[in-house]
Amino acid sequence: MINLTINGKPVSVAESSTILEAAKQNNIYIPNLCYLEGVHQFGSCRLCVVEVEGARNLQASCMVPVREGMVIKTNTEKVRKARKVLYELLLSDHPKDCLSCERNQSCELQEIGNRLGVTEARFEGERSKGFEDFSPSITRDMSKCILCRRCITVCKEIQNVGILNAQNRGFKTVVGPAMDLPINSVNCAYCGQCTVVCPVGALKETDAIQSVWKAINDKKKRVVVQVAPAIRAAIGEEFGLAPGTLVTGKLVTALREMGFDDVFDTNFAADLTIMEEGTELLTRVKKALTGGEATLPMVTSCSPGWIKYVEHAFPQELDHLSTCKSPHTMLGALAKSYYAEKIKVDPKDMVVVSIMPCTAKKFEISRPEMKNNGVPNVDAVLTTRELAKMIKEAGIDFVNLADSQFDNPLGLSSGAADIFGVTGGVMEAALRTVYELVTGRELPFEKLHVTPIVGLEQIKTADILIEDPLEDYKFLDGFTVKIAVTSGLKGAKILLDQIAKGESPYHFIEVMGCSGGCIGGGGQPRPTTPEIRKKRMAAIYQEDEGKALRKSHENEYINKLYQEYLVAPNGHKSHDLLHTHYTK
Ligand code: HC0
Repeated sequence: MINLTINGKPVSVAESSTILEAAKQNNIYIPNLCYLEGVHQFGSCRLCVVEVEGARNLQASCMVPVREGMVIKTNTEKVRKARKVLYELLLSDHPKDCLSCERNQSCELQEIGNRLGVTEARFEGERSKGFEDFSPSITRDMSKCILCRRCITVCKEIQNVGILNAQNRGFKTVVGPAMDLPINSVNCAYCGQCTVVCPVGALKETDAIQSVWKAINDKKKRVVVQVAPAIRAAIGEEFGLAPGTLVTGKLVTALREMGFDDVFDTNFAADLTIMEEGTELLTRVKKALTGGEATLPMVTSCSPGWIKYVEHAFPQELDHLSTCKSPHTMLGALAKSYYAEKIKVDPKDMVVVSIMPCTAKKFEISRPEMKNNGVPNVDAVLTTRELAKMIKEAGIDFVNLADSQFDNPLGLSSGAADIFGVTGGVMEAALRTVYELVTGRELPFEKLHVTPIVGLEQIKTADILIEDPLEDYKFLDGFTVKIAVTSGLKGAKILLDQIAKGESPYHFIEVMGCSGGCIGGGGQPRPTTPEIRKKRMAAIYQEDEGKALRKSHENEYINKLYQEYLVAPNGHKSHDLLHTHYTK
């Protein structure tokens, strides 16, 4: 530990801390716009300047490591004046359209100005030419960029994608892809992590709000909405609730009050995915163990940022992906077939809206693979943040809403489906079902969590030994299934490199495109810090553990769906509606 003094108060912090982190840990506020927890700092905004005894100039506290005996002052006249001038210089090149900016009241620049007591903008800079760049998932408004470079850091260091950089010099500096290319023409995975860390309105999800209101207001349309697993553990934050507050029932009520006709749960389709993906895994393993040709490891395919990453970076490995569509597109496909037939609605008159924690899902629904008979499975994706805005616009008092239940037949789900929202969840859900189907033995509640794959580590692995399986699965007797789980594209690259070299020891791999899984998705409330990820994760496990139904294959509506419509997992109808193939 290092001992130092901040504002006359003796404090002790870990050796690796910076001054900014030391202050933060001791509840001393220092403004900053470029700092990101746990990664290399850029020190570009300089707002975090402090006085360090013995130093000639003010120091950027995010860049200076603590030293024994340091004496720091964060709140002197000199510091306050310097921060105000630095802030005004940032404003000199920033539009002043705050009232109509989508980040009004959630803008970090605005909040810091307020905290610093800035009441005037004395400098008028040579305004750099702003431009807007639209893609199906992400919209860039470069007139608002303050060059903090957080997006560059998250793209390069956390996601290992690295398509963003500072281009040009001086007032002409712009953050974006090389040669000022639009984002839809480069290898962007559309994960949206840049939109989560952007402190201002420069990076955001591409808006679907107006099209969804239009559909709701169209009396000729049957508007079906579905909610991803991770939304229920995060959207409360947009209404002032503590991170990790579960609001499942309120969410359902809010969606009904907004005017959606059917409120379904993506979790239902997560249970269905387990039936389909589990069957696919067993088929591939059986082939491999009985002398046939099978592509292993099989890798999950529900995270569209991850799919796009494989297409760009490892197109030769696409066959490793499961052929399952993602759960929300499965649900869309079923809503426009199974459910539409039941309620006698022409699929063309049905609009399916998905509430997702993910910006890449906006792109995913536009893919040709996500259509049946020319009709898209899902018509619009709203992020958690967009839905919160709509709830506010509708004047709904979210915090005080009563709870209500999802509609059926596409609304019931198991705890196994809930945990899809966290890293390791899809794998654990699959193992709960595959183990019971293969051995015929019941997994007791206390053994449901596969503890080696729970948590936020970059790569988690486990070995599952199959003993004494049922007659149909004798080929698995004594076989050890090797599994790996990762979240965030940096870890995914490590696992893909192994596959590409023919050195992967695994049979089944789960990859989620964002750190922590969907609880940390690019469409989730801001901020999303490591601490907040942990709280959302705990809420998801709480939701699972609170249910009597915790295994996908025990979901009565899933069984009914097979009896009434699909016949069997991986059957002809399932392949038509629920599976696809990615080719490059
Ligand atoms: Fe996820 Fe999903 S779990 S990708 O993380 O599989 O976005 O929450 O909706 O589709 O179910 C995101 C979250 C989903 C899908 C599900 C999967």
